[in-house]
Parts: sequence; C-alpha cells; structure tokens
Amino acid sequence: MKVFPQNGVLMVKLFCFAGMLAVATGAGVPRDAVAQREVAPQAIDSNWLSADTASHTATFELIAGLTGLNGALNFNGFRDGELTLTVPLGWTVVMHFRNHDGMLPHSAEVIEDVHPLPTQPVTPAFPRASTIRLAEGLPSEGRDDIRFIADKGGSYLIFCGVPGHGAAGMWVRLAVSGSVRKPSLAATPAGTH
Ligand SMILES: [Cu+2]
Repeated sequence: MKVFPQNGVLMVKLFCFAGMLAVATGAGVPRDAVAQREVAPQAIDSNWLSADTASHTATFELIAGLTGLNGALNFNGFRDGELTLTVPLGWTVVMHFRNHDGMLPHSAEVIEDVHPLPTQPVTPAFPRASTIRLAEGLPSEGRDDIRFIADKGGSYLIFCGVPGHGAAGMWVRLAVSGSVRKPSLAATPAGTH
C-alpha cells in the first residue's frame, strides 16, 4: 500500500515537467518567428505595380505603414529609399495611396531629392503629385489617388508629409528615366539623407 502514494507523487512530478517543457517550447517558437519577420527583407509584391503601355500609365499601390518596420513609418514595408519605382519619362503616374497604419495618420508627395530631408510638407516636384491633407495626414485606412505626368527626368522621393515622418525614414524613391520602356519596382540600397 505504500507504493501507490509514491507513484502518485512521481506521476505529478512527470506531469509538471512535461508542462514546463510545453510552456518552454510553446513560448520559444512564436518569439523566433517574430524575430525572423523583423529581420527578413520585405518582399516586393508584383500586384503593387501595373503598366498600361497603350495609355503610358503606371499604376502603383502606395501603402503607408504596411508593416511595423520603423514604427510603421514606411511605405510598402520599405524605409529610407530602399524601394525604387522607376517610370519612363512622359508617362502618367497614378498612385493609389492607402494608410494601412492602425495608429498614425500619413500622407504622401513626390518631392525633389534634397538634403537634408524636409521636416514639413514642401511643394511637390510635379503638379498634383501629392495626397490631400499633406501635413495632418489621412487616418487609418484613409485613401487618396495621386495622378501626375512624369515629364521631368531625374531622381525623386516619395515622402510622407506629416511633420517628422519623412525625416525619420518614411520615404522611398521615384526615378523618371528616358532610357526605360516600362515601369519597374526594385529594392535599392538605403539612402543617406
Ligand atoms: Cu507618415
């Protein structure tokens, strides 16, 4: 009769150990997965850009705060010029701006490639190359369409006009090129602004 209580204690100890193992491994897996997401480079989604070669129109899905990168101060998960949209000179550029950030308001404008980066909205590099509410930003899930003609070649920035956001890294690049025949999107080295 003395055997049963001892077995009972042993069983409790085994269950406790199994429980601790489960907690330890269960907690470890999601933490590693989160860490990997934070360091993995953002992939370019082929749905972000479409080209109409008949009407010479490039249409770009510009998504503010797509990920948590840089405190959500990013476009399409990219910051500091690490994404470049290239369009042929003379094409019409349509940007469907959407604010995916659940916390902060954001806006967007195409500006000259200036040093240092502005801390406030500035005059866009092309007429109408900006969203509404440049300084105050559009709220979460706010949308606006930008439409302009890329009639000057060169390097430009797609910049959030909410004070401080662009200077904190919320900008990507627009290149207007006379030597390409169709638009493209590419990951590019971080800029030094
Ligand atoms: Cu912003």
